[in-house]
Amino acid sequence: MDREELLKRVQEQMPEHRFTHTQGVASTAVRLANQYGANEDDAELAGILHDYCKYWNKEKMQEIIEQTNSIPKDLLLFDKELWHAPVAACVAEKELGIYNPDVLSAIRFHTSGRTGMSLLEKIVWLSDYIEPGRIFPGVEEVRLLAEQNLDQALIKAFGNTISFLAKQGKKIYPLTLEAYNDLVQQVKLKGEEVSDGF
Ligand code: DGI
Ligand code: FE
Ligand code: FE
Repeated sequence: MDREELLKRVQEQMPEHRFTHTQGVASTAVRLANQYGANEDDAELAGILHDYCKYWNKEKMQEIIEQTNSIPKDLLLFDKELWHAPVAACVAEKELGIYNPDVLSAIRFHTSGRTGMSLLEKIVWLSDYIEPGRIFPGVEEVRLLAEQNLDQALIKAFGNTISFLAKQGKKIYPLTLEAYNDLVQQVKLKGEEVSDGF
């Protein structure tokens, strides 16, 4: 399937505003890949596909999670907002013929993150947070950090996400907390302080 065909398939899965978000994530991911030395085509492809299943119904997503060995079943005990990411990775492989494991894992972990995130996973996760259509408190600070230091930007964005969820009384998926802890540890091992913003 070529790029245009893929974009058309993606567009059919979602309302217009989400397709605009998708294009924003793809172009931001290309820009960050260029800046930080990741593969730009992989970044764009993961950006295009990351929210493919965002509007699929809960029952369909649950069925795919139950039937796919590689998706951990504990996800079903957490908010369904987390489900579309691993489900999209599964559908990209089975229905859209995407086999690049780097692209698939960037899609799979674009909501939760995880310990030991790859460069591409970090880029797609952060692009989802800072694409031009995102407007929420703290996003501008993360955009500025992303210009200078990828891990510091991720720490700030994961921290914001965790506190946002906690303030709403929501459960936090363990991989999200693990991603945050791992990034802080990596930064400290490099001898850097965790940025407190500006
Ligand atoms: O799909 P998007 O809206 O573009 O962004 P996303 O894939 O990061 O999904 C964001 C949603 O997922 C948002 O409603 C918050 C929720 N979320 C992210 N991490 C966690 C989470 N929800 C729970 N319960 N726990 C998490 O760790
Ligand atoms: Fe998403
Ligand atoms: Fe998204």
